Amino acid sequence: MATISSHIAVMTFPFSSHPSALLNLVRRLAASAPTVRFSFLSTAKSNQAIFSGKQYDNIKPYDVSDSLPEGYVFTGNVHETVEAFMKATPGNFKEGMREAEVEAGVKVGCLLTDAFLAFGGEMADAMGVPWIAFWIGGPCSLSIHIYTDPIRSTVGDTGMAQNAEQTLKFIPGMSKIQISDLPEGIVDHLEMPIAHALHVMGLKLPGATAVVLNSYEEIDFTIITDLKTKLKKVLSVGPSTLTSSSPSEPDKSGCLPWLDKHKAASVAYISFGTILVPPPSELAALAEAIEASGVPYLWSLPDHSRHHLPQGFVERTSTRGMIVSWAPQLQVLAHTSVGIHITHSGWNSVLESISYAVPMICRPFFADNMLNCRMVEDVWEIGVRVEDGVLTKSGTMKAMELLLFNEKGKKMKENIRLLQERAVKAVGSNGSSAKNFETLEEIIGSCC
Ligand code: U2F
Repeated sequence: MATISSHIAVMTFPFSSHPSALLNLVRRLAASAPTVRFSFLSTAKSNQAIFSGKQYDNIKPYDVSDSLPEGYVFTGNVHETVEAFMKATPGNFKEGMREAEVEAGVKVGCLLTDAFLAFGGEMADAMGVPWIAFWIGGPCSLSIHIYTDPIRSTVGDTGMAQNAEQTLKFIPGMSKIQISDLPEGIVDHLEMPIAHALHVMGLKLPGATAVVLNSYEEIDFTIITDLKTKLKKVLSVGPSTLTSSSPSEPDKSGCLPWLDKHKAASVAYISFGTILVPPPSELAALAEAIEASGVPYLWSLPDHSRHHLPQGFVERTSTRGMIVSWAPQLQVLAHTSVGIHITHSGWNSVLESISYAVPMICRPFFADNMLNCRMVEDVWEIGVRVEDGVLTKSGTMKAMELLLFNEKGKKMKENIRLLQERAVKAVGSNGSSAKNFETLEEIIGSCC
C-alpha cells in the first residue's frame, strides 16, 4: 500500500455474523480511503473464516486470543466460548493493537469496534482518539439497549411473565413492541455475562464519536430520530447488501441453476442463520409442512442436522427440493424464483430479505430475533410470525399459504417492495445512507 496516512484499529466480536458484517463496512471504508491502514483484530478462528485466502491492500488481519484452553473442543455451548473471549478482553486487543502499531510504524488514531465491545470507549478516551461503534443489529434493538434502565424500572421486579403483553409505548417508535419481544438480559436472564456487557454498552454508546448501523433511516424513521437525541452521531449506512461491491459468493452447491428451473416467486428459501438450528421436532414439522404443501424449497441446513428430517423426506421431495449446508444467500434472495424466506429473523437476514423484496415467515429464537419478527409482522407488515412462535406442520402450512397464495400475501409483497425501493434510494446518490457514509468518511479522514 501507499504511505500510511493514518491507522485505524478495528475490533470485532468474533461470533456469528458479527465479524463478516464489520469486515463489509471496513472493506467499503478501505476502498474509499486507500492510504488509511485498517488493522482488523479478531480471533484466529474468525479471521481464518472471513479472510480465507482473501487479501486487501490496506486491511491487515491480526489474531487475538480467544482464551480457550489448548485443544479445546466446542461443546455446542456458544455462551462458553463467548464468556472465555470476553474474559480475555480488553487485554488481548491491546496486545494485538501494539503488534499492529509496530508493524505499521504508525500509532492508532481511531478505534472502530463492534458496539458489543463497549470498553472501546475507555480505550479510545485513554488514547485520546475517536471511538466509532458499529451496531450490527437494527435501530429497534439498539433503542432497547439505550433504554434498558427505563424498561427495567417500568417492569419492576415482577419480571417478564407478568408483563409479557405490555407494550413499550414510552419509547418513540416502539409502541408495537411487547415486553415478551425483548432480548434475554433486558428484564430476565440478567445473570448471563453478555447481559451485563450489553447493559454497559447502552450506557457507554452516548459517549461514542459515532454509532454506525447497517440499516437505513427511512425504515425506522421515528426510532432513528429519537436515537439521534441520545447519541452524538447515528450513521445508518446500509443496507450493505445494496452497497457492496464484493464479488458474488461462489455457488458451490449449484443453488442458482437449480432455482433457474423454477417458476417466479414459487420457492421457499429456508435458513436459520449462522448459529441456530431449530430443535429436532421443529425440523421434522417444517419438513412435513413442506412436503404436504407441495411448495418447492431450497433449505440451508447444516449436515449434522439432516438426520432429524423425516425418513424418506429427501427422496420423496427430490424433484422439487434442494438441501445445502450453506447457500449464497444474497444471490438466492435476489433470484426471481424465490417467493418466501423462512427465517429466524436475525437482523442481516431480515435486511437482506427487504433488499430483495422477499416476504418472511419468522420463527424467532433468541436475542433480537423476537424484536425483528415483531417489526416484520406488525410494523412493516412484510411477513408473519409462525403460529404460536414454533414450527408446527399446520402453522407453517398456513403461513406459506397466506404468503404465497393469499391477498394478504400480495399486500405484504407490495409493502416489502416499497421498503426495498426506499432502501435503494437511501444508498443512491444523495440518499440518506450515502450521505451518512460521507460523514463517516470525514470522521475517518480526520483521524491521525
Ligand atoms: C446473529 O445472527 P446470525 O448470524 O445467525 O443471523 P443473521 O444476522 O441473519 O446473519 C446470517 C448471515 O449469514 C448469511 C446470511 C446473513 O448475512 O446471508 N448466510 C448465508 O450466506 N448462507 C446461509 O446458508 C446462511 C446464512 C443472531 F442470531 C441475530 O439475532 C442477530 O441479529 C445477528 C446480528 O447480531 O447475529
